[in-house]
Parts: sequence; C-alpha cells; structure tokens
Amino acid sequence: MNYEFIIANAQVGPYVASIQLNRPKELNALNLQLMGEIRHCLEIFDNDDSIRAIVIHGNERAFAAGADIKQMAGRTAVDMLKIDQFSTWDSIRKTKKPIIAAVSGFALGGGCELAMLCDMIVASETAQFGQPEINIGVMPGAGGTQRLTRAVGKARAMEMVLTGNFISAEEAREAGLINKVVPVELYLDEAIKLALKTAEKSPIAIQLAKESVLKAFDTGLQEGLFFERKNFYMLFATEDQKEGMNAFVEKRKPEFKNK
Ligand code: DAK
Repeated sequence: MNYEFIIANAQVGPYVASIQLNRPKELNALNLQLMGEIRHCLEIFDNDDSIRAIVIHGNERAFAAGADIKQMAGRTAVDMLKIDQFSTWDSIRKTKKPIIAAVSGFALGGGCELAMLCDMIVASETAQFGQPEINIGVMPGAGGTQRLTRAVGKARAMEMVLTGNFISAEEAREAGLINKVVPVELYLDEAIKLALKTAEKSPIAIQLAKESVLKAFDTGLQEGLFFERKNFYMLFATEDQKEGMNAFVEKRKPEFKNK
C-alpha cells in the first residue's frame, strides 16, 4: 500500500496493524488526502482476517494539530458541502475492528475528534487535547461538541470549546476522555499492548461488543438494551462462544477462530 501521508503497517504484533499519520512538518494537519488515505487503509484492514485490532498514531510532537487550516481557509460553505468530508469520517466510525489511538503531543480540533472516533486512547504525558476552532472563527465540526461533551461533561467541554483551552493528558484521563497516561517513550507500546489484548479475544464477540457500546451514544436506554440483548443471543450461534466457555471449563486457553 503506497500512501503519501500515512504509513501503514499490517503487522506490528500478532493480529495488530497500525497507521501512522505522517505529515510531521505540518504537525500531521489532516488534509483531505490524508483523511482519504486513513479511510482507504482502514477499509482494507477491516476486511483482512489477519488483522483484529488497529492502532492509529502520530509522532512524539503531534498526533494531529487539526484539520489543515491552510487547505480550508479559502473554502465557501458550498465548497464544504460539496466536498462532503463527513462520508470519510462516517466511514472511519463504521470500522468494525477496535481502533486504539496512541496520542503524544497535540491532539487538537480534528486531531482530538479523530482520537475520539477511536475506541480507546492511550496518551503520553506530553499529550494535549483541545478544540481550538473558536480561535479561528469556527467551531468543532466532526464530533467535538458531541463526543467530547459525552466524554468529559458539560463544564469541561464548554470551557474547551468556548475558550480553546487545551487540557493535559492527566486532566483528560481524570475526565474520562482517555484510558491511560504513560511516559512518552512508552505510549505507542502501551497502545499496541491494549490492541494485542483485544486481538486475543473472539473477533465476532469484539465486533458485536464494540457495536453495542457505540449504540449507547446513539439511542435511549431501552432501545440500547434490546440491541445489546440481540447481539448477546447472537454470540451463542458462534463456534467461538462454545470454544470460550469450553476452554474455561477445561481450564485451558481458548483458541478463537472468528467463526
Ligand atoms: N493546519 C495547517 N497547518 C498547521 C496546523 C493546522 N491545523 N497546525 C500546525 N500547522 C503548521 C504550522 O502552520 C507550521 O507550519 P510552517 O509555518 O512551519 O509552514 C507547522 O505546522 C508547525 O506549527 P507551529 O510553528 O505553529 O508550531 P508551534 O509549536 O509554535 O504551535 C500549535 C503548535 C499546535 C499550538 C499551533 O501550530 C496551532 O495552534 N495550530 C493550529 C491548531 C488548530 O487551530 N487546530 C484546529 C484546526 S480546525 C470537518 C472535520 C474536522 C474539522 C473540520 C471539519 N468535517 C468533517 C467537515 C476540523 C477542523 C479543525 O481541526
């Protein structure tokens, strides 16, 4: 796979792939091509049975400092409508396999929104999260007012969105935005470890569990509970459920076959 702005690695560990955002001079600003490359690569990884979890990362200085302001600056509302970047963001959101963001340095604007689109976030102590769109005369457009508010609550979200203030990795962890904070030299390894852990499980169970947790963002409790129940029943039709439960009874490690 030849990409210009990302580096794809189909095997950073057993069943784990990675995507590195690779525009270091621009602090990994998310231009349209880069987003398209992420989408393309995720679609390939999602359909590859040798991959069960994906890590997305930048470099030590930046995960991503937001959408590419230089590319956006001259656009009109009609341009934005016609480009329809949301189909790319929606497609990333629909990835069936777990995605872990490994964040160091800046995760701002679209960068913070991309991290929030992932299922878990591991950050280095140097990470900073923010929605500074207000400083450039706009507001978050890819989930920053919705996912952030659900994750950190109204007070913090309002402050971040209305002042553009950043929060540190530790504040983000306390607020429930991210999973883990580790020293900078470990953030990528820790994210891969988390991915490896999910990759050991039954991929079908992982897929349905991920779908069910995400459903909680889209629906009321009763509908969410019905959705969860159906997915739960469905797993009893899989070989992996038999294998998982038999392995427990037989005191051995399960070997999941994704069937
Ligand atoms: N876009 C383009 N270039 C960027 C950039 C960005 N977001 N962020 C940094 N750069 C570039 C800088 O222009 C600079 O380039 P040169 O001048 O060297 O050519 C280089 O990266 C290094 O940056 P600095 O020199 O500024 O580095 P500092 O350490 O001094 O400052 C900083 C780092 C992160 C605090 C600063 O660069 C900064 O404030 N960056 C902008 C952060 C920001 O405002 N981000 C939000 C952008 S708006 C949508 C989806 C998503 C979005 C919108 C729509 N749809 C689905 C419709 C998202 C919007 C946004 O993210």
